[in-house]
Amino acid sequence: MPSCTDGRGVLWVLLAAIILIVPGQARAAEPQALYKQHCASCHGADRLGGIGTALLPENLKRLRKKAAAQVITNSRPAVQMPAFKDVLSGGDVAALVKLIYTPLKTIPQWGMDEIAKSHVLHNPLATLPSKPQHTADPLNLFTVVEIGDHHVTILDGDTFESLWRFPSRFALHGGAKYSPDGRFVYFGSRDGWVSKYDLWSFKPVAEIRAGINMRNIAVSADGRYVMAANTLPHSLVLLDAKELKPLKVIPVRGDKGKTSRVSAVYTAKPRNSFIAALKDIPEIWEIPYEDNPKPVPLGFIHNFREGQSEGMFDRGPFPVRRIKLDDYLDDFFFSPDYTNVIGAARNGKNGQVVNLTVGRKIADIDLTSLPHLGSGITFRYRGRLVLATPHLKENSVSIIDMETWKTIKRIETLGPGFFMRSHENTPYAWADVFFGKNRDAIHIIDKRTLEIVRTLRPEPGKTAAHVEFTRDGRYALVSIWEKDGALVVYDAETFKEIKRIPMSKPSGKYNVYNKIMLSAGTSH
Ligand code: DHE
Repeated sequence: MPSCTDGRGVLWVLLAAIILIVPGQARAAEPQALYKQHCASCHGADRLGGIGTALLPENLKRLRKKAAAQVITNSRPAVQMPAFKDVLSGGDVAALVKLIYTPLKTIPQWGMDEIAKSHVLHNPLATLPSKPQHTADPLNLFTVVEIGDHHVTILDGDTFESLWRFPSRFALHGGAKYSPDGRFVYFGSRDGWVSKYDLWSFKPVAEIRAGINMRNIAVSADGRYVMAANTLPHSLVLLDAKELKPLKVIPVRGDKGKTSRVSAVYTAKPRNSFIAALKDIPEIWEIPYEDNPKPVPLGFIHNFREGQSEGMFDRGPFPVRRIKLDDYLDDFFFSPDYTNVIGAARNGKNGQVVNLTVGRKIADIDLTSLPHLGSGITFRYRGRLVLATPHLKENSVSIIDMETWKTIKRIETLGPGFFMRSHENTPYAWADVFFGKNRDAIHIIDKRTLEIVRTLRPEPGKTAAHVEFTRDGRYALVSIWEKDGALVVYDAETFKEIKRIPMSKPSGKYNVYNKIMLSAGTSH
């Protein structure tokens, strides 16, 4: 037994003191107890989130474990969470990180009751003004999502001045969506929150948590509904667009009860329906939202009542039409008339074209190396309608003829890209190089020749990504995709820089007019 009176005893005491004093070396307390004491009040006892984000591996995919440890230790700017460096040892932090990246044993319940209880009404519609409270052109506003510090900036598209900046939910993902008149903007967060803001009065309207882990949202073309696509739980959730009250939870279940995450949901305006692709079942779902949807062939409609057998007919409100495919669709794109869905097949070898009218695949398409179809654009090239898409795993932009479904050209780029944009009033398409050593480059492609005519490097060494045009197409806004990043405004004709606005990792930016008019050069 060591004692303080001999040399060895002193050594033992010193060792014990070092273990107690040096936080990085200390033994961690029990992770569950640590979580309960320090995290549960904000992040929820069940890790499903509260005022803080959900702490589940599904929600933390965008945060490396090392960065998570940093956040616990030092906090991060513009959040309410304190730094725990004086409270927790390095071992405690590591134990907590391990815990939050461990999947829950059972998939948590997030049904109608939980969704309804999460509803927050900030400003009832009846209290909002009847005309814009600012002098900017309401249709030339930009919504800029700043994922660096989880904020949103509303930018005047004529003066490029910030009109409003507010904190958003944690990790917004997917494009901002507008009401058909452009007055309201809707966001979806990876944590499942759907939020609605008024762009006339710059006030939040309502919020609701439609899922625990969400992909994206879509707003119906008539402006009456919002659909949220979840990966956890496996569901689609229909909301009343007015104040985001929940209307229906549609479990995503295929043959023999197999459930699936949703890849994404979009609105198909001419069809008056939502279209969703599934990640774990090779099917596309179409959900009409008209009051009296046209009858569709028996066997296509499925409403998932308990005990209902496969393919039964049920008109019910918001019925589901299931279109079965040969392969899964992770990412997809629509022809401008919304008749065809062009999807990237999971096998990475080709793509497929699915005709929504006949409800089946009509063509294979040469699309290898993970095309990022979600950010594809269309334009006319020598009189033919073409689709242009970057690839996440190849240094190219593919140009595909939308009649023959043949690849016209692969334009070689300086690296794989993520986003592409153009506008009806410009002869150019802008494509970023998102990955690799040239990720600071933006290519400008002439739509008339399919040649790269200029490569811009807005800030050498820093990622440049995601372009959006003003409503008249005169200016192109590019993100410097860094924590201390910026939005760089270019003259879309001369490619000269006009203005640089500091921002915190501005990801997507969305022009109201281009989005509501379904410009062929932007995402819908
Ligand atoms: Fe996205 C849109 C899927 C990772 C930023 N992304 C979309 C959409 C889909 C999608 C289906 C279209 C939804 C919409 O707009 O309604 N994204 C995926 C993925 O499968 C992928 C590769 C992996 C994942 O974990 O989800 C992925 N996405 C990312 C990122 O890592 C990005 C760069 C940073 C982030 O915020 O997570 C990112 N995705 C974006 C942005 C849009 C988007 C900015 C909107 C683009 C637009 O212009 O409309």
